[in-house]
Amino acid sequence: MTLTPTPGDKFSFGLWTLGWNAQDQFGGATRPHLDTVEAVEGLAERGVWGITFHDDDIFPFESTDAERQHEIDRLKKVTADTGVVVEMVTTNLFSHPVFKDGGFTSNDRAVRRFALRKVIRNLDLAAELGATTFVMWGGREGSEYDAAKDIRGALERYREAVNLLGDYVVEKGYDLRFAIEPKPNEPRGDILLPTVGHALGFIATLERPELVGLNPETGHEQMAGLNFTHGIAQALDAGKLFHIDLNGQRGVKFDQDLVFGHGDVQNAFSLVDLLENGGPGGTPAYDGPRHFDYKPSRTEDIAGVWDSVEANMRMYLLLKERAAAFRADPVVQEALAASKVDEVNTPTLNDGEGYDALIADRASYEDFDAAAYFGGKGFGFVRLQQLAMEHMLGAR
Ligand code: GLT
Ligand code: MN
Ligand code: MN
Repeated sequence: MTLTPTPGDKFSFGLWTLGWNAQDQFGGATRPHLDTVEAVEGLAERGVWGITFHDDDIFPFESTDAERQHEIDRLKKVTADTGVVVEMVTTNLFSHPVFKDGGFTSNDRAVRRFALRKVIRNLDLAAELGATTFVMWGGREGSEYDAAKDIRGALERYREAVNLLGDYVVEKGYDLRFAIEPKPNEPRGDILLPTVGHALGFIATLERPELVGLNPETGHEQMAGLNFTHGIAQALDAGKLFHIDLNGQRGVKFDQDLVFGHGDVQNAFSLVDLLENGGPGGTPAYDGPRHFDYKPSRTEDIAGVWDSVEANMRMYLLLKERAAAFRADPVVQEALAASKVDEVNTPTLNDGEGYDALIADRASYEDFDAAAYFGGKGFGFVRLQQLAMEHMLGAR
């Protein structure tokens, strides 16, 4: 296994990640914004397969039609020259003051109509550039004050928006699927559809649920104290892992957007193991883009930005290598068996067995020795986890 990224690894980056000039709420920019062409060329040189962007990343909000077209043409040329793919496009419904109370769910109806038009225009661009995923991160859809937002009304408007955009994509014949990105808070005090689970529940209420999946982000689930690998497993179980935002987060605090693996590294290890080896028979469970949505820290100059780009991919490939070694180790296989990890895949009832047969089975209850579980029948999970950590640390 090689640690040199190639397009076959399907690594992709948001242009807003390495392009960020490091301005935050407490201070101004610490480096220049990285131009689109320079960014795409640098990514291509490093073996990156794809890019993603918001409309406003390429052409500022106030652009004239001619300025917008000029920037689109520059992007088209550099992607054609480098072979880098535009795999996903998303709309900025959060930066401009008009979206201060959200886009799809603003209390102001005129803002909601404007937001829909902005997204429709961007869907046309996404289709034109060959993107197949359209992410919706509703960072401003939410509130600070419970009295300020009728949450059920807002969810109704969210649904209305996604249904309309589904109509548009289907009727235009675009090969695009939507991926909702949950986040619990920041920039709003509370954001609608805060976790993978909330978003899955919402998707089931849509007119075209098959057209809408998820774009979960590592740090966003972890900000809520949740286990990202569990969330991804549930998204896979629902057939909804349409896209993924990989990054790093250390604990329940503000959105850190660290390099992938620079936060909770053991959770990153289990995630890569799931994505790469978690399908039936150890095949990849996910074959979509490995998309990094992180922020090169404010301390970094341009050389540091490129170091951080490389670090994301290297962390992923290192963890992939370590996960493969973990799976292949006969001692691990024996420990997995001792822990009955695979037994959870055996249905609890026999073929054709219903509750009558279960009730008639004395071994399942009357003769079952529950007491044996006190002081015995340990699962050996600690030993198994230690083996995982030793592989992760290169000690085996
Ligand atoms: C913004 C946010 C990200 C989202 C992007 C998509 S924009 O940077 O922090 O998590 O993925 O809109
Ligand atoms: Mn984030
Ligand atoms: Mn994200």
